[in-house]
Amino acid sequence: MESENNYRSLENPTEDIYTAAVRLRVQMLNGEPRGSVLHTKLKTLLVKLLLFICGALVAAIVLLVIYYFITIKNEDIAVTRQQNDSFMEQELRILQSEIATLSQRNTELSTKLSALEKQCSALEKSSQSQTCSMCPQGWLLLNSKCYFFSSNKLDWDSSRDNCTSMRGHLVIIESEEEQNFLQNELNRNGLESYWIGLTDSAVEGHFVWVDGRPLDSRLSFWGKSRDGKLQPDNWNQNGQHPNGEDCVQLHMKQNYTGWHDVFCSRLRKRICEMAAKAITFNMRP
Ligand SMILES: [Ca+2]
Ligand SMILES: [Ca+2]
Repeated sequence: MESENNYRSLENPTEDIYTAAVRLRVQMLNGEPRGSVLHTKLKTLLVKLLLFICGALVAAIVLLVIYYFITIKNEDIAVTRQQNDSFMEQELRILQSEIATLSQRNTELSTKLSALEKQCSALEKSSQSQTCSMCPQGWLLLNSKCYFFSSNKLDWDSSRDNCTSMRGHLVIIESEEEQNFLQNELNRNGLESYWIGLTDSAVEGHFVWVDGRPLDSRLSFWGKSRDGKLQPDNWNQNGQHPNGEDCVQLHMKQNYTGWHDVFCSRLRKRICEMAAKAITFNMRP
């Protein structure tokens, strides 16, 4: 029954659709639905505004990220690079200092090696080992013997005791080679006179070395006096030294070069001697 009425109302509408639209328009103009329209527009506006703000924020973030990578990141890289450069310069200075130290050390070792090779040259050498004659610092080596030439002057007895205190003795000359070696060294040292380990203080005319061995006359190198006479002359200075001259020096003066007996109380430089110390180095790594 109800559907039948509805059908009739559709077949016979009480007002046409245009009239309804006009009525709705009038209602809107009269204010009843006006608030809801404004409300809808305001919501639309707010949504658009929010979207705009969000878009602006995203754009700002993107710009900030780009600014960071372009500017701040570059500054960080520059600072890091500067720190690295500073560190590298410091490392370089340290390395240069170490190189200078090593170079100096190398020079010192080369000098020592050169001196060592001189000391080792005359001794046994093989692929497996090398034996070297070593002398204390300041002593010279000849044929497994070490020689010390003093710079100060003492009388003969004090000179003998001084050599003994260094575990040596006043030099004992046993060959022409040794005599020439000593003369050559004295030539370099300024033609001075040096005590040697020979004396006849116990028995006049009987010269003995400091180790008690008598002088072999075939291995003697006496010099000459100013009057051309051969030493020893046991000069007594016109009786002022009744015991005469009992201690022997190696005299270096042109025509007088050689051994001279002189007063034992005279102050002279000295030549000390000791056996070199043999040290064997293992050459295998
Ligand atoms: Ca004498
Ligand atoms: Ca003399």
